[in-house]
Amino acid sequence: QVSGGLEMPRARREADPLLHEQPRTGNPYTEDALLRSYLKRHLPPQVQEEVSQDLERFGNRLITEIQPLAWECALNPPVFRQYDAWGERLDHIITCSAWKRIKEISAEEGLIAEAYERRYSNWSRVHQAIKLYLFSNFSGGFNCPLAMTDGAAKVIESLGVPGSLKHVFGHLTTRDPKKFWTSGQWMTERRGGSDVADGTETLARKQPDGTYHLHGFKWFTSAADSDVTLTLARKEDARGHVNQGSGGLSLFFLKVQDEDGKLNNIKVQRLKDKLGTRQMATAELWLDGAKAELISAEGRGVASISHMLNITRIHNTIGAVAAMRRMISLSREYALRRVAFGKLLKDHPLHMQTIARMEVQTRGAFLLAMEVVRLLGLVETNMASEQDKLLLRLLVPVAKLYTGKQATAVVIEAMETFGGQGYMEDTGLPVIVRDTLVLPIWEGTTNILSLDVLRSLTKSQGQVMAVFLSTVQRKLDSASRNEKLEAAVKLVREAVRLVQSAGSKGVATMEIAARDFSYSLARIYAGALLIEHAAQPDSSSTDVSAAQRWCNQELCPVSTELKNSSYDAQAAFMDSCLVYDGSP
Ligand code: UCC
Repeated sequence: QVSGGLEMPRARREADPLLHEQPRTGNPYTEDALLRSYLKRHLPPQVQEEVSQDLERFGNRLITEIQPLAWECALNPPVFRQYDAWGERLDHIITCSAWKRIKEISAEEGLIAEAYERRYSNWSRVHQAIKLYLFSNFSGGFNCPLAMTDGAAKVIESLGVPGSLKHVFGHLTTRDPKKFWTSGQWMTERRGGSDVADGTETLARKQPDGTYHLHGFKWFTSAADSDVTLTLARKEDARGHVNQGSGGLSLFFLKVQDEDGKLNNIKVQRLKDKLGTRQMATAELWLDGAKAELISAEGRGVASISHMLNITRIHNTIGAVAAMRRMISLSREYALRRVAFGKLLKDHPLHMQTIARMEVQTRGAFLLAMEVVRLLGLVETNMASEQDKLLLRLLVPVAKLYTGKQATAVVIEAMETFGGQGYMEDTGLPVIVRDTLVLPIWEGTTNILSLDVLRSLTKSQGQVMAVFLSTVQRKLDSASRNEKLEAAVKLVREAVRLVQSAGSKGVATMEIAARDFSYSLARIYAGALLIEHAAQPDSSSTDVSAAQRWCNQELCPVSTELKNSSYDAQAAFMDSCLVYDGSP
């Protein structure tokens, strides 16, 4: 009997194909119920019909043609060849053919063009953002150059598309793959990833022909294979002096190579050895007299590049929501196939509760991202009120900082729902996890963006906050007669009351409270959006449930911490004791 018991499993093992259940997701557009209901609710019927057809077609293209290319990019990251066999300096960044093909597809699909052609007026931004959202996890890292390309186009547009940049704008926003250019954003230097104003050392020397030669070292230049770039530098005066600080910085445009493919007096020091986004080349670059054009007013470099930052921060938000959605789709699919303890994962309540919690986070993040994009569309088509503009200014950093943090938590949680399989490289899941981890860092860390939230309050003398509060109230009013949402509405109203009093504290307190304050704004606004969405006559029980669950979390952490006196100087001192274990 004993030997029989041992023989049986071995015989079964040999006969089994040893397959593990593989999650098989379909068209990411047709499978995304929230996305489709959002479009139906917001877009005019004719626009909705056309956009929906385009997205369904694009969704099919993603899974049939683009996904294999993205995988090829993951398997063939860029290679740096500094010298040829004979010692001649080359500085070639070699990318794989799939990367180049994805660049062409990005143009064909109008992933930048859509936003600037504006064939659907203010809804063009939403159309573009949703294509980027669907594309993000199938892009093989190409979403990064697209973010910066969009940002560069935005800066040029904000300058009124000056004559010298007209052809550049055309290349950045074309649908013709042969003409399509991507842009970099060379902002980070050794001393200044966050503190750009004090950390930028690059000098700009004026030439007799009116152009400039740039001299300096750029520490992170992502998508270093891009065609053109925007960068900050300090313009020297006739005596070779420069102004320090933010007021000494101006914005420059340059081409990375000349017509013959020769680098524009740029030397590539090395490629960065990154945790994730390894499909995309990030390099350290020496600018050794790179020929450039001054494109901002002198000393207005930071203000000018902030147009780009706000766009790339929106892309970051879209990427965060996309990563969450992709991981949940895979988790959900897996739960329908994988058996453990005698039943499918979907029949284990604890497992499904875990996925449901991630779903609630993703829904809040999705609506927040779409709200930002909707406002951007209004501003760009001159349809925005002053209130819309103020709200956009506030919500960009709020959405970026909050969704970046949500995404890192959700993708790691989702990876765990696959058990050991989630940790295996060739499932593709670790690529998504690693690529997501950069989101709270890239384009401004959580604390830097929390300070940007305060900057928007100060600059507008509190007006952004007034608009925020009145907009939330309006959204809650739309659900006032809905019994199922009554409790959720009450919770948000209470959080609004609390955040109002927190927001009126002094500058020193607000600085220490900035992160919790920003989280409170994100949770309150997303709560109001979920309630508004769930209050629609055609909403589903899932919509209602998501709104209720979102609002059951702590909506105003800044108020709790204020009660705990976490933000006074004494508490800050206690915090430093914690860091240094009592010995500062
Ligand atoms: O480092 C990076 C790479 C990380 C590793 C990547 C690996 C690969 C990733 C691949 C991913 C796919 S990324 C770069 C990260 N760095 C940033 O994002 C910058 C973070 N720092 C900031 O955002 C700071 O807050 C600064 C640079 C904006 C602060 O500059 P200033 O000059 O000290 O700040 P001011 O004086 O307050 O602002 C100057 C002007 C003001 O306008 P005026 O003069 O009219 O009052 C501001 O109102 O700029 C305006 N301004 C803005 N306007 C500043 N920020 C904004 C804004 N967001 N929107 C509108």
